[in-house]
Amino acid sequence: MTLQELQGTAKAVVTAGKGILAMDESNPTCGKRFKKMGIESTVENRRAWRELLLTTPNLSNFISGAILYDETIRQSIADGTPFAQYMGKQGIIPGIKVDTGAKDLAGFPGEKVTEGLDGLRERLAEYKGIGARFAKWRAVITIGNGIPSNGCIHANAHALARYAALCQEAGIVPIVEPEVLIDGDHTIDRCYEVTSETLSTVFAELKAQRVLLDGTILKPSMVISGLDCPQQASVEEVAEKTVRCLLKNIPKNLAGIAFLSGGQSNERATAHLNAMNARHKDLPWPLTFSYARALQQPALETWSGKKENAAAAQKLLYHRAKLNGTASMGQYNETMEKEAA
Ligand code: 5MM
Repeated sequence: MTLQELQGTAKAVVTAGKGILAMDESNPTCGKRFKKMGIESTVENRRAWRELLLTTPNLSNFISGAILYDETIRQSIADGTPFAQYMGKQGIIPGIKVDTGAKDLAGFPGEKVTEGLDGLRERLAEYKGIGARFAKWRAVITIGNGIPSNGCIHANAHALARYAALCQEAGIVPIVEPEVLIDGDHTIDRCYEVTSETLSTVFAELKAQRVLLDGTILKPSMVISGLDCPQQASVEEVAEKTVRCLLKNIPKNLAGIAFLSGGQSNERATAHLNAMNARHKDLPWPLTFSYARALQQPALETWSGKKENAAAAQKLLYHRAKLNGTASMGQYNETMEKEAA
């Protein structure tokens, strides 16, 4: 694949008014989400849930691409059409999570490093053959007493850059996801410091590994107060501090930015994205969404594993996709939350 093709895929993923549906939960994570709803985490239930998401009528109005998990990309809709093929026909670009999870970082209590580089070249070639055109790797940075350490940030940034270079060699657009966790009682300013340090280290490593930024998408967390912080920042403060942090650390030629929701409420995740786009019309990169929970949650609650609830669940997914697509243009307002799904 040429650079032009990588740039073309990246541009299509962050196209105006659309974002990414992250549906790449590993089996343990999917199991946790199902358990809360009393749904058994069987292969068939996971397949049925992913089919429900992908067959939502007109989803491609607001969703440019969807990230699948290894099990999912090998599955099909009920008529036997493989998911990736079905998505292609619907105008939704297939993506794939290729990390193998965040594991304890030796020598750094309380910190994680994401694994999955071994054999990645071969796995990417296989996924490309199945239809994946972009990939995702998530690194986890925890804020706590004396953490994150430089060692943890560097180890994760280096792995993200090695992954991204392998993706581009395979003709696959890398989504680079350094998530600074929302868990904890830290202030928004502490989150700014950690996010800034993380992003600057990640972009230094991407440069060192010769990753082409115009064929790369960043999936960052927002600069936000910790969940247990007594002082919760306003929507405007989150928007301003997040944009300031991005402008400080991210080169202008990056193809685009698609945020994760990271445990924010559905409405807050939409309002924050909207505020950034409404207040900053002249940013060097498109700002959009790559949400999992903040897109799927209302639909999952309604579905509850029951076939007869599928159509109602799809309407809720479509509604959240529409609200976030609108927020990616800075045109959302709270009253739209009350519109019938
Ligand atoms: C941070 O998680 C990613 C975005 O999801 P949210 O919008 O819910 O924060 C998400 O793509 C995540 O990487 C997947 O759910 C996979 O997670 P696991 O832990 O199963 O690898």
